[in-house]
Amino acid sequence: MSYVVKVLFLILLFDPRIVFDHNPNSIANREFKFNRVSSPSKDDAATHAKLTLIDGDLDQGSAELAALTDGRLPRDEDEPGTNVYFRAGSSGGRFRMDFGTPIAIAQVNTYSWHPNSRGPQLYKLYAAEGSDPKFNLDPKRGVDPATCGWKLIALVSTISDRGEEGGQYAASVSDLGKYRYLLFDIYVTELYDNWGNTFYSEIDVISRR
Ligand SMILES: [Ca+2]
Ligand SMILES: [Ca+2]
Repeated sequence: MSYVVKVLFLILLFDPRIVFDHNPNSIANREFKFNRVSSPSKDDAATHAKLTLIDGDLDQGSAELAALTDGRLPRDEDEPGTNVYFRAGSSGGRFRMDFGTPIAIAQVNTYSWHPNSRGPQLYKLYAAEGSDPKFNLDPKRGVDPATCGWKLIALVSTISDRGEEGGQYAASVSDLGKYRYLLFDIYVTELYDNWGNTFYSEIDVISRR
């Protein structure tokens, strides 16, 4: 990684609008309780949003995208059927969330749980109001969403350099602004084997009242 890229990367990582939390395997349980991020909600702005896969393939064992917003949580640390994850061996993918109309977004919270390399989260979050004449609703990998009407909101990485990877993770991005669409550009978290695609259990969007 070049020096400039590394510095830009670090600036994004130290974004004060992003908060992480982690329950190690020893204490992670079905309650999804965190010290710094609220627990997943059954009734938030994402509950009735429309989710659409833009690029990549979900794994055969993955739940449908709708499981990200159904308010249901895995009861166990390795429960493929209640998590959404991209195909084993792939580098991830993209999906879009549509609220139907622009809403003021106070927080986007993402939750994941797995006993090892599928626990941590790595994604770029984009948002769009949708009125840009260049707006591309379905930018595939290889198209920078920022060039077609999307705004890069955050690079979220909960990957630690301590080597301890498993457990339950929560990431929270605050103060986004008013948008109709969110785009999640989801990356594999390690390339040592085929098992680096995160088990996402829920995504909450908290709107400003
Ligand atoms: Ca929810
Ligand atoms: Ca869920």
